[in-house]
Amino acid sequence: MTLHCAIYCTVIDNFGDVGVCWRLARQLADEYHVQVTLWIDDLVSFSKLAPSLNSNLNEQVLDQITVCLWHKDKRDELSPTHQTTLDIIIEGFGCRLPDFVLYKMAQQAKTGKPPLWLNLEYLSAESWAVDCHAMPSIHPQTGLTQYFWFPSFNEKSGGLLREADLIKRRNEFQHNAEAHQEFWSMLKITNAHLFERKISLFSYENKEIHNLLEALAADSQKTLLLVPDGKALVDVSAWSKQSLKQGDYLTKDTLTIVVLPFLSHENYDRLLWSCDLNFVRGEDSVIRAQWAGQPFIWHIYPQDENAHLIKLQAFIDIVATANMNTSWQTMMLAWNTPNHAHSWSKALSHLADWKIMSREWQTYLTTQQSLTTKLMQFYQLKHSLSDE
Ligand code: TRH
Repeated sequence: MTLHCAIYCTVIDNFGDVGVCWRLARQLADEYHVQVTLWIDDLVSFSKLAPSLNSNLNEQVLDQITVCLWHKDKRDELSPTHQTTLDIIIEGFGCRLPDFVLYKMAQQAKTGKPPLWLNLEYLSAESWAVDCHAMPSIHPQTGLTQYFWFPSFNEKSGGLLREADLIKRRNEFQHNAEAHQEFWSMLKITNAHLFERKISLFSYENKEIHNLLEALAADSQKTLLLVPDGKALVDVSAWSKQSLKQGDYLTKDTLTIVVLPFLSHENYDRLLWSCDLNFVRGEDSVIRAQWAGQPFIWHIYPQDENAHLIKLQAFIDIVATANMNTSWQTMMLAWNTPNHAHSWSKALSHLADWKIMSREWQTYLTTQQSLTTKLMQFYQLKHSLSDE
């Protein structure tokens, strides 16, 4: 029997929310043959990471997923896609389901077959997030039960998104010189082999970028720095005293900077797999960097009253349980907090240790089940209980 799932997602700013929902949709379809409809309110942002999406269409099928523009008004109610009986409803990051969806769920519940309603929360390594994972909450108006789903880094949590064949594909790529060559050619970089070190830089605006670039330019090793078009370019441009744009190529001493286009999910993974150090941000790219098994530095999404620094420390602490690497910890804090004492040139000399740490951490994470697997097991459990 084919299961039907609807995922609802709003794009607040940036790409993390849609990035996570898109990955989840594809994994449910690819690995569990679930018929997924993804309702999303901003197709233009979505098309940046899924270039074959047509942002002018209200409804389309992309990689087996039905993608619908979510108008957030009554008109959606008329869409035939909304007439399907649903087995799973995923509310991405507290985006608030439309009233008619709640009504539809309540109607379905009356037949004894309510859909499983999950509230997909933001990633956190904090212990409260793990404790709250899978907690039920009764919706006051409808009496429906929703469950909170907390992605995190241990077996008791909601897990992390990871395709079943991801590590195998990564290993094949990392051991295949021809595949590397093809990747650099696709990016129109013909001299990648001349650089001793490759670094990708995806971050928010960050004054620390200046110090990093100074250290790289002064370093004895030649670095190729790959910067996808986006917010980090503001500080890279300020440092280079030029207004940089996609396709630009600039060399200062031992540092060469290339501004890349925003890549598809698949190619962004390849970039992370190809670099010796990845600067990542937000929620989804930091997880992809961990699957890359390469050293990474995380620019965490800044929150009011520095709430993000507690989240950052919780993550650093949990990685330290697998491998205590003080230079990595220092640089993670320096990248996220102004005036934190540090030295990039010293840190670069520790990259080999960071690599060992990253591999050990990735191995630990891959002993756990992926978010999608856990979600489907949870569905089976709830479904079998409702059948009793
Ligand atoms: O874009 P982000 O800053 O998203 C953030 C976070 O998710 C944050 O938690 C959330 O609250 C906020 O948005 C609203 O960073 P993130 O999460 O890494 O998402 C970026 C996505 O873009 C991710 O799916 C990877 C993808 N990507 C590409 O596909 N190609 C690229 O070239 C790059 C640089 C990223």
